Amino acid sequence: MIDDITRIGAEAPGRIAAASTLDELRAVEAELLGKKGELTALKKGIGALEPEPRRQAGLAMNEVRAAIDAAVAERRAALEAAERAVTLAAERLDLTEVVGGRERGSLHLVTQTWDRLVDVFTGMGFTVAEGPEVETDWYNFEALNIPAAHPARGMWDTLYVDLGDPETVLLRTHTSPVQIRVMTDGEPPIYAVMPGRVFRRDTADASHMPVFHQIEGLVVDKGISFADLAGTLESFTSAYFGGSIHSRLRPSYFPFTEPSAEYDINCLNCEGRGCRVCANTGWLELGGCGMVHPNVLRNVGLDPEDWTGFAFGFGLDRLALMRHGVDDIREMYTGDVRFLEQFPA
Ligand code: 2NL
Repeated sequence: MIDDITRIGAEAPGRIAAASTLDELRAVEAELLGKKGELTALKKGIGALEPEPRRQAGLAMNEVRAAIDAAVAERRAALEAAERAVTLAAERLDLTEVVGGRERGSLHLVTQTWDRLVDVFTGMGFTVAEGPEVETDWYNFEALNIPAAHPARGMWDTLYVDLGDPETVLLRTHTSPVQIRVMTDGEPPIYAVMPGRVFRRDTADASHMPVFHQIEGLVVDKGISFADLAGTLESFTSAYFGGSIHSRLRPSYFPFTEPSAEYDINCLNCEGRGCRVCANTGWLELGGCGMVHPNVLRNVGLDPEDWTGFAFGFGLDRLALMRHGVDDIREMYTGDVRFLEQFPA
């Protein structure tokens, strides 16, 4: 009995050392100490021995079990450290910013999208305007035909700045205030786009961020019609997405345009044939548009009898997501290099 216990104790270190993975180690441990293990089998015979041999066998058994326990624990720690080292090496991220005096990295996907949109619109004859991110109630709402009591105020969850009278200073909820500034400060003819960062009191989820980007367009000239709006958006659509992608307009409502429409484009995944991405409709909703409301023109000192115009707007982040098949807007703002590296332009 003692010989058997001693033999197992002597062989154990070699068997434990031979285990080259955590799974193999678990198997060796079970063979030695487990319920169906070699020592457990011997233990059952101990009770039948005379008192003195039984005491000796019990002592030897306890000693060997303790030694095996310790050896297994030591081997487990070593194997876990080795496995972790392999994982760390495989998931290593190279965050070096400058190599040989040259910057690595690239423009963010939102910046790339911004630049490309500006390229296409300037190519179509539009100028680019920017404005402040902190705005007043007048530029963000009132001038846009959205008075304080208007039910449409609820369309924008606004972040107010604690400055002046309550709810008079805010973070712009859209880039439309820039259009009001362009019309107030300049004169028609106006052909301008306004890309910019905007803010909403929203909890982040797959399709919302409290900080995101929009681009809006504004045309004000003599004799501008809804046909000009439809033609401009169709030209933009094929210039930006390629000739196989077309646009359509559906009736909608915005307080600052009349008539108003939703602006859809053919599904970028199936080019309009119908698929999972577009719920078999062949269309994706991109933004909104319409003819500038006469009240808005009057608010900036333009006579709606002399001037007409159209405006449109859409989410820049959403556009980038659609174009690249990304299903969660939060990916844009985590700063994870594994995401960023996929857009190396
Ligand atoms: C959307 C819809 C839109 C406008 C923005 C606008 C601006 C002025 C006057 C009239 Cl100053 N309209 N902008 C018009 C229609 C729609 O945006 O879904 N944006 C993300």
